[in-house]
Amino acid sequence: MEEKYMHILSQFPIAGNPVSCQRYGQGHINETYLVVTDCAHRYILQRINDHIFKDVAGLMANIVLVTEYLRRIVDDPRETMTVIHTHEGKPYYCYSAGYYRLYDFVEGSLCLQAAETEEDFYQSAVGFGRFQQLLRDFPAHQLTEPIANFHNTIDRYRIFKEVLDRDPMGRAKDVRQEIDFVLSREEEAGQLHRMRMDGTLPLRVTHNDTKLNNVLLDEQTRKALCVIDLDTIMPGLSLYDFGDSIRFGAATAAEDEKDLSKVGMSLELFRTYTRGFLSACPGLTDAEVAHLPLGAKTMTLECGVRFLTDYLDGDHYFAVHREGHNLDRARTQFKLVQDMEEKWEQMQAVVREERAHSS
Ligand code: ADP
Ligand code: GN1
Ligand code: MG
Repeated sequence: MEEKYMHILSQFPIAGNPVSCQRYGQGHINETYLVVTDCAHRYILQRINDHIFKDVAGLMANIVLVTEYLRRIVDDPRETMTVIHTHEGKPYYCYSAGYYRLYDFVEGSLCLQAAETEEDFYQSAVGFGRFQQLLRDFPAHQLTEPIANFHNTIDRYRIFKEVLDRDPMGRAKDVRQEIDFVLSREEEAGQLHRMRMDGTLPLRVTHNDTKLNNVLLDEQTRKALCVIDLDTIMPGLSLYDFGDSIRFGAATAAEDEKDLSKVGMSLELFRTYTRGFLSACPGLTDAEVAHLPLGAKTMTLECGVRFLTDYLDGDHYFAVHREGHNLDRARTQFKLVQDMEEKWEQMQAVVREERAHSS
């Protein structure tokens, strides 16, 4: 085991002596390592991505507040992550300009990259819905915003237009159609944010990265066990979490699929997720429930705007693995939005039916 990791791990009170520390998992943001000790204890060590997250202390304070709150109200300790503090009592350790944190490994769990069955997708809805429900009385104002204006769609449009005006790569002329798609939906895209500002939709504690691989399933029962990847926890709308799950999980093709004829939103999966989310989170207000379809559409449009902005700007934010990667991603998001517009009445009917079913 590398000296560096021995040193970092020696800062934390752990069970036994570490015998291995190896890269682990398939996250895109942090460097994740699995640590095993000589008494068979396992931990997750992560180097926090401080390019994306500038305020590591604020981010870790959020995670500590939320996980300690959850610990007091859940039955099984595996239902929440556990942050291990250093001998000095800090929730992370800074070494050679890197920030490291240590979590207990959630034993007996399963992390899926894609749903193998519809039930897996249902369970992710239960996981994120329950997370929302458990945190309903948590004072959201205690949390900082690790990334300012993260789901402020109005601000995402402002940045888009600013980059479009500069057009630093000269790419705008080739993507007129996509640009027009975005601009023609500006008014509607701001609706969610305006409803946050005027109090129509309540402020909640939100996760903001509600992909399937951020909820661990119980290996034995295959039911939702623990929500992980808490870096983007902040005050927000429940519809961000619901919407981002639909954007990613109810799509019939990958986020970067080039063949747009394969891309659509499955109404069946939309129903599955809605059912799971409503059953696990009965505390949603009528306004929140009524706007679930708008949450899905806004999060998808916003993500497409972010991909297109990054494409115009020269691909600085999202990692790209081929030419035009961000443009391909933007196009799938716009195709999904279009499909949702065509299925709008049906999406609303699904929500009404599932609401009736859950109450
Ligand atoms: P990223 O922000 O890079 O996506 P994550 O925090 O999601 O990083 O962690 C990456 C992967 O590590 C997860 O997808 C999961 O497989 C695994 N993982 C993270 N934390 C735990 C944990 N406490 N117990 C078990 N596995 C974990
Ligand atoms: C980023 O790293 P990943 O893939 O979990 C992004 C999300 C986007 C997503 C699109 C901090 O998440 O907001 O929805 O890409 N995370 C951040 O795939 O910007
Ligand atoms: Mg993750």
